[in-house]
Amino acid sequence: MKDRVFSGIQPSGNLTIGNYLGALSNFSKQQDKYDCIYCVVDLHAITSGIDPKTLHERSFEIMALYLASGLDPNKSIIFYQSHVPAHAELMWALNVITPLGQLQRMTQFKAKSAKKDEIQAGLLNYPILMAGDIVLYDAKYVPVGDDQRQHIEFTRDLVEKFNGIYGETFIMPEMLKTKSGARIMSLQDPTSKMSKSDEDDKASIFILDEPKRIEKKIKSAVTDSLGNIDYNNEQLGLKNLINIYSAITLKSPEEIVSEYSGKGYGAFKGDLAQIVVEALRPIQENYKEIISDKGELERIYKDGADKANEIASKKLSEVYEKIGFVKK
Ligand code: ATP
Ligand code: LTN
Repeated sequence: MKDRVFSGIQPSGNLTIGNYLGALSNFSKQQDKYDCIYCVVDLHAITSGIDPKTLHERSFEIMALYLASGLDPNKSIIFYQSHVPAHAELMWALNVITPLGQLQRMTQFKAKSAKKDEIQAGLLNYPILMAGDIVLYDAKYVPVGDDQRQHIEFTRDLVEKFNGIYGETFIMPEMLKTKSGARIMSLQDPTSKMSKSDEDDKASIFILDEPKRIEKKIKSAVTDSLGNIDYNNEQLGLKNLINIYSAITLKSPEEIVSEYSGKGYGAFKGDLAQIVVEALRPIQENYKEIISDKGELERIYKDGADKANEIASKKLSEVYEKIGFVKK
C-alpha cells in the first residue's frame, strides 16, 4: 500500500506564487508516488473573519486552482473540509488533551492575535483542527511551506500524547517540503513572508495576475543599491528574486548568479518576469476553462467528499471506541 499524503490550503484570499511554489506545485508531483488527499480548508479560513460572499467565491477559486495546477481527481481525493463532519468532531477529542500553554506559544497565533483587540478561541485552537485533518487520514507526509513547520511539530506532539493515553491510534506524520520555494518573501519587504493577506498589492504576485501586472510588480520589487548580482544575506530582496527564479527553473542560485554576473538588476528582473509569466500561463488558461464549468466542478468535489467521508468516518469510529464512547 502507498503511503498517504495530505495537505490543505485556506480559501482566505487569492493564492500567491508563495502558495504555489511552497505548496501547490508540490501537490501534483506527489500524485503518482503516494495516495494523495487535498483539502480546501474552509473551516480554517473562517478564523480570519472572512465575509460569507468572499469565502464562497474563494472556495470555488481554490478548488479550480487545485485542478488547474494539475491535481487529477482520478488520482487524488479533492474536497472541502466542511463537507466532512469528522474534521470538527475529531478536533473536539483532540482539544480536550491539548495543553493551553502550547497553543499560546505558537508563533502564528502570537503574530495574528497581536493585531486584534478581541482574540477568538478559534484562532488559538487552529492548530488542533489542522492536526486533526492530518491524523484523520493516517497521512505520513504533509507537503507545506516552511511557515507551517511549527504546526507539523505540534501535530506530532499531539499524536504522541493521544497514542500515549489511548494506545497506538495515529501514525506519526512528517513535513514534505520543496527546496527552493519553501519560503518566498514579500516583494516590498524581503524580511516578511509573501502573504495572500498582505494589504500592499505590490508585495505579492498572485497566480491569477495578468502578465503586465506581474512584470510591473517584479520591476518594482525592492532590491538594494549595491547593483551587483549576488546571493547573500546583505541583498535579501535580490536573494528572494533569485529563489523565485531558482524554484521555477530548477537552476541553482550559483548558476543563476554566474549567468547574470556583470549584468544589471534590470536585465535580471526582465528575464524573471518572463519566467514567472510563462510558468503561470498554463495554469491561468486551465483555470479559465475549469471555473466556467461549475457543474463539472461540483461533480468533482462531491465525489471527493464521498471518498474522504468514507475514510474519515471509519477513523473517527476507531477514535471514539478508544476513548470509550458507547457504539451506536
Ligand atoms: P496567509 O498568508 O493569508 O496567512 P497562507 O498563505 O500562509 O495564509 P495557507 O493558504 O493556508 O496560508 O497556505 C497554504 C500553503 O502555502 C501552506 O503550505 C503554506 O506553507 C504555503 N505558503 C504560504 N505562503 C508561502 C510563502 N510565502 N512561501 C512558501 N510557501 C508559502
Ligand atoms: N494551516 C495550514 C493550512 C492547513 C493544512 C492542514 C495544511 C490546514 N490544515 C492540514 C496541511 C495539512 C496553512 O497552510 N496555513
